[in-house]
Amino acid sequence: MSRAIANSPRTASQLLPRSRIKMPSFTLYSARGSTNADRIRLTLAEGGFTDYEVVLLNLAQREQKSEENMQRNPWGKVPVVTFPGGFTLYESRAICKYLTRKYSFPLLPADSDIDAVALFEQAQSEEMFYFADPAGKISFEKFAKKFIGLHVDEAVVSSALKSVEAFFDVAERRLLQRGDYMAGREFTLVDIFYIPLIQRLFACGYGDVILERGAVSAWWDRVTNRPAIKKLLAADRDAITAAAAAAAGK
Ligand SMILES: N[C@@H](CCC(=O)N[C@@H](CS)C(=O)NCC(=O)O)C(=O)O
Repeated sequence: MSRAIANSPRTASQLLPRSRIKMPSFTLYSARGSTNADRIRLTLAEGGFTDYEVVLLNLAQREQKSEENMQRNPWGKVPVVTFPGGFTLYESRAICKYLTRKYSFPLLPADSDIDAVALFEQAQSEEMFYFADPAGKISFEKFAKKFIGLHVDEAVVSSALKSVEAFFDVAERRLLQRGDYMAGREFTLVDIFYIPLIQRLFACGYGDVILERGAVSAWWDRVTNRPAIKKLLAADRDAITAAAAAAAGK
């Protein structure tokens, strides 16, 4: 499963002619700092899968809106995955589920266990609508806007923060009643889905929404201390530190 093809990212202009490289299983089109793409990288890390290449699009230069990327994703966004046979998929959570099934990562309940599947889908909806929606607004206002030089709308931040806090109040009760993970007793993809935006909340100074709640905080420790996840997060932190040092040295 884990043929060692380095998947250190390349930009679109660095792509070699296909005839000169060993073809990886698929290409992940991503962008620096993309939380949606990180969801996929974390899923692959947890599955021990490294046989893919990453191509970075420059969002500031609107490469995501190029004709070529619009063919891959009509919404003009990343992440997208493309396979050598032409199969193409966008939407991070759909991609994670597809890769999990395709490569048999143990991150989904068995199809035959319809109760567990239903609880997984319930947890997935909760993550998307009650968590990722407001957390994504905070990330956009407090993180992305810094890079595009836009004014932060504090009213949006404060309303989104209230929603995130309300969400984690419910999560706290549910984790105490129901088990160690967001979809029940087992670690699943849903737990991975949370990681990139929670990290972003920490980066924006809102880590207390996790740390102040005992069961949520213990869940976060369990999830981020899984060896593959811990390793990827540490590597990403090192890459950010190195990039910052290089930028400061300019
Ligand atoms: N629902 C999509 C969201 C994709 C998304 O918003 N991607 C961001 C990068 S994290 C993007 O491409 N932004 C650039 C743009 O919208 O032009 C997913 O889960 O993949």
